[in-house]
Amino acid sequence: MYQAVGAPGSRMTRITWMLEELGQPYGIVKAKQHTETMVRYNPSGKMPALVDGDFVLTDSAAICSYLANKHAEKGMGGADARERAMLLSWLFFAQSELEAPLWNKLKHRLLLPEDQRAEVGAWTAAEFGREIGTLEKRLGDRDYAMGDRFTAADVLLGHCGQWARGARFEIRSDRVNAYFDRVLARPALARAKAKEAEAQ
Ligand SMILES: N[C@@H](CCC(=O)N[C@@H](CS)C(=O)NCC(=O)O)C(=O)O
Repeated sequence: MYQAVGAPGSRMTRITWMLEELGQPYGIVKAKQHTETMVRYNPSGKMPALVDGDFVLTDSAAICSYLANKHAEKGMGGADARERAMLLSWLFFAQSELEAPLWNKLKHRLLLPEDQRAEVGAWTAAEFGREIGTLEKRLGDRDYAMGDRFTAADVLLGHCGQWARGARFEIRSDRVNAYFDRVLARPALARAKAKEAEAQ
């Protein structure tokens, strides 16, 4: 059985959401960042990690890609080299373009020692807004990132959307807002959150 390692409500939700979508049984090993437990799974001390037997994998986008490809029959990955490349393109876009401004703002507002904080509100809002424009164009009139099926790309993008809404980043695109509404309404995400809450 898979084990998702990390703290409820963190990027670990990307992993529990994927596992729920795939219908895979899993446990949760609760661990906060930089604790002894977390460092056992990830030398950086960052969460989440996935344990699959004797295989330990870190970094949420890689974990989502691994699970999608391992359970290819569920259609959450790519059927051929081009589709797999396109999925990776979406995963990298989600992390490097959408997540980066969210994460930078959080770090500079709350997480870094006070003497290392800088005012990043304006540039993170501007950069995030610009990439929402990119997302709108890339999505076009598709329901999901890869077309008419829900994939690992939507888990990463949707999680960034949830984070952005929680952190009150402005999303000035009806199409992107409708897309985030669609993916965040997935019953699998609600199940993942309920399971994380049970593990608290
Ligand atoms: N690239 C990693 C980033 C992981 C990450 O930064 N996780 C946060 C919690 S959601 C963390 O552990 N932060 C601790 C730190 O930045 O020192 C991933 O996507 O899994």
